[in-house]
Amino acid sequence: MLVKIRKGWEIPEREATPESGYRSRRSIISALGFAGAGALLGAETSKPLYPARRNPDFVLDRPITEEWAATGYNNFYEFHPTNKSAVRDMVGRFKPRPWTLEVKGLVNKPRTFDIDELEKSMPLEERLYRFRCVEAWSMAVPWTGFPLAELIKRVDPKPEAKFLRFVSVARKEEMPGLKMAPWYPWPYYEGLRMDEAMNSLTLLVTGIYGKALPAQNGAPVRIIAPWKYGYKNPKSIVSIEFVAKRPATFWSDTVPSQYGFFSNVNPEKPHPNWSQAHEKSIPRGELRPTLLYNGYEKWVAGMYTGKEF
Ligand SMILES: Nc1nc2c(c(=O)[nH]1)N[C@H]1C(S)=C(S)[C@@H](COP(=O)(O)O)O[C@H]1N2
Ligand SMILES: [Mo]
Repeated sequence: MLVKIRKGWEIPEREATPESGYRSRRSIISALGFAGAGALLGAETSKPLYPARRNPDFVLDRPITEEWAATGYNNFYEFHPTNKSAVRDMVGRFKPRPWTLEVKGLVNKPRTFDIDELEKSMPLEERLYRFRCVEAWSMAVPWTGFPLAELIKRVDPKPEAKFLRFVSVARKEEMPGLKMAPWYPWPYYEGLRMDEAMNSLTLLVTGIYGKALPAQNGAPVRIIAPWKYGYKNPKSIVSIEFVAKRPATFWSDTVPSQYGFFSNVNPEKPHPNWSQAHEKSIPRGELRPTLLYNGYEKWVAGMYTGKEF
């Protein structure tokens, strides 16, 4: 048997990537705590936030979706409730700045973050994730953001906090869909269980394709949990509340007959309107079999018994 003995200079590929530099900067930052991190990064203000360094741990099994497709075919009902291709043309009045994100509820350190300060003080990274809408279309895009867990640590949740409730913005003068579809229970609201929110995959996203998020993709800040159907990823959020009980969601209140709170991607649980066995990638509609948890089983399966839907 031939055993390959590694020479001293043959370091494993992972350690040789710029990622190791990134990690050490990040651990310095967390050691300093929030105020220290702000001061440290303040010294680097000349460095642009985008594009952020790509995290090599997340690889795709398919090509990246063209930017024009991912930014031109959007579910964002507040702008247009039925026409995904019209959304990007309806965002002209939207003001993503100034913007604050209020973090409140069952936490020891409630705080309202200014989005510019938050972006500068957090370790922004780029990740390539698959994305799967419940309507059976899919894409694969480079998101820029930081783990939601980083924000959660800063507000120090109380032990009673078991779920997070997210609320999107609703401004009638800036978002024409609100008047077109007044029967929905605006603002849009969603939720995650604490372990889902702390999962290393879950991001607070501020950018896409190496730039700040355009309005149609949820500027200036949204959630991305890539093992769940798209509607669990609220856009343009203004608050995160830590709560004890499982919160209701916009869709569970609107169409309770459909999927429940968890809404994990699962090829074996058909939706009343869509078999979930396959998905079609935008923009050309290539057909692929749906992967359990959208292919993120390794990261998330441990959180579930298999009975969540
Ligand atoms: N506030 C808000 N968030 C939302 C939605 C919405 O209509 N309003 N649509 C959801 C749905 S159904 C999907 S598929 C994704 C689409 O995200 P994308 O446009 O970045 O692809 O956003 C989700 N987040
Ligand atoms: Mo969706």
